[in-house]
Parts: sequence; C-alpha cells; structure tokens
Amino acid sequence: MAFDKTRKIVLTGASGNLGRFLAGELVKNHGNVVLTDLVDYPGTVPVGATFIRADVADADAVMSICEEAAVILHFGGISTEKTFETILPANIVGVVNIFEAARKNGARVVFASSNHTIGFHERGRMLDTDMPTRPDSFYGISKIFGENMGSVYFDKHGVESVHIRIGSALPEPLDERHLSTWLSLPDLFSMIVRSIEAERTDFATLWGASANTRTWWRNDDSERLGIVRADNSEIFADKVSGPTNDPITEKFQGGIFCGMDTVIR
Ligand code: 15L
Repeated sequence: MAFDKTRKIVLTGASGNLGRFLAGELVKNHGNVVLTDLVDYPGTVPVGATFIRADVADADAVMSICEEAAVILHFGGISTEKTFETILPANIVGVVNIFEAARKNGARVVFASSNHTIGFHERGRMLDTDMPTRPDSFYGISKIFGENMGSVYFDKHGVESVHIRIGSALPEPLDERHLSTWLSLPDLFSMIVRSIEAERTDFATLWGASANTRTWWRNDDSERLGIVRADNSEIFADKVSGPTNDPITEKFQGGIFCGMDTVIR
C-alpha cells in the first residue's frame, strides 16, 4: 500500500543545514509536515509546514509534537564532537524521547546516524554495516546509542527504524576524504523518501554516502528498501583540496574527529 501523504511527518533539527534542505523538499509532496528545533527556523518556514520550537531533551514536548506522527525524521541534537555534558541531553536523552514517542504513536523513526560510529576504522578498509563499530568521539558513541535504541525498540516493541550513517552530506565534496564519504543532497533525499514510503523497514542501517568510486562502505539495507544512489564524488576529484598534514586525520575514516580531544565537561 502506498504511503498516505496526508499522514504526519515530524522533522527534528529542522533549523540546521540538512533540516532546512529536507523541509523544503518534504513539503513538495507531503501535506502534514511538522518541523521542530531548539532554535528558531532561519528565514521563512516552508509553505505547508508548521514549526514548533522545542528541546528534544524535553520528553513532554517531544511526546506532544509527535502525537499521531507516522514518521519521525530525527535530525536534531548535536552534530559534532562536544563535551559529554553537552552530548548527554541532546543526543542520549533526546533519542530516548524520540523512540518513546514513536512507540506510543506507532511511528517509524528515520535516524540521522553518522560515519563517526565507525571513525577509527582505517581508511581503505571496506566496511559492512554489521561489522563492529569503532567510534571516534562522544558524538560517535551517541550515534551508536541511537542505533542501539532502534535495535531494542524494534526487537522489543516492533518500532521500525532506518539508521542512515551519514558520511559528508554537502552540496559538493570539499577535500580528498570526502571523495570516499560524500553524500549528495539529492541522494540523501531519495534515502529519506524510501525510508518513509517502504512498506516495511524493520530495523535497517544504511551507509549515508553516494555511489562513490572511492567508497569504504558496502553491504547495507539499501536493496531491501529499494534505494538507488545516483551521484558519484569522482566528478569533483580535480577540484577538492589535498591531504592535511595531520597523520591521525589521514589514517582513519573519521578524519579530524579522531584527533579531537574528547572531554567530559
Ligand atoms: C558528521 O557526522 C558531522 O555532522 C558533519 O559535520 C561532518 O563532520 C561529517 O560527519 C563528516 O564526517 O564529514
């Protein structure tokens, strides 16, 4: 059965770069899009969407925003390495609140996970999504926590979720590492559309990268969800900047995150 486009879709992190891109695309085809973020939406809220300012760490606010949602696209929280004290409410408590709201409402969750779940694997090593994680930061650990929440909530409560381990989602790749990790914005959106519309997802994990010639990632749940990637970073190979002088950054898939100081407060 086709997805009913009048059903409610909630997008957290709507005021961020990816959030704003997704909001603008979603309203073209969906009639009930609710956007939320801790900070105001920059500029005009896309016609057809509603914006509610809220903190994902606030369980009551999340529960109320997600009432009767069919799908929750969880792009909210912290998107880089920060102190554990900052990560805890935004990315740990926040993701618990999202999955609880999904369980209550029978919603599917699409989670913006990250390549920093596997950042300390060496560059050039081909990874499958079911290989051991190797986080490079508190941020990466928080994304593994989100994926594990999806696993438990599916096995225990039947809550479906799709976890997109986003590489570098940018209009164009900027450096050499991005030639392996780049995710074009159209490829991101087509992953979101299939994640919303697939009849069933169960618990699924995707590499959030385009069909890059220099990829380090293979074997995810794309085929099962009907996801086809259209773009390849190789066309930008002559334009990107070369390697940095930092041996840690250059050695590992997570790049600069691997050398960042990970501190509690
Ligand atoms: C991420 O998870 C970050 O949110 C983004 O800012 C980039 O650093 C990206 O990963 C990346 O690894 O390129």
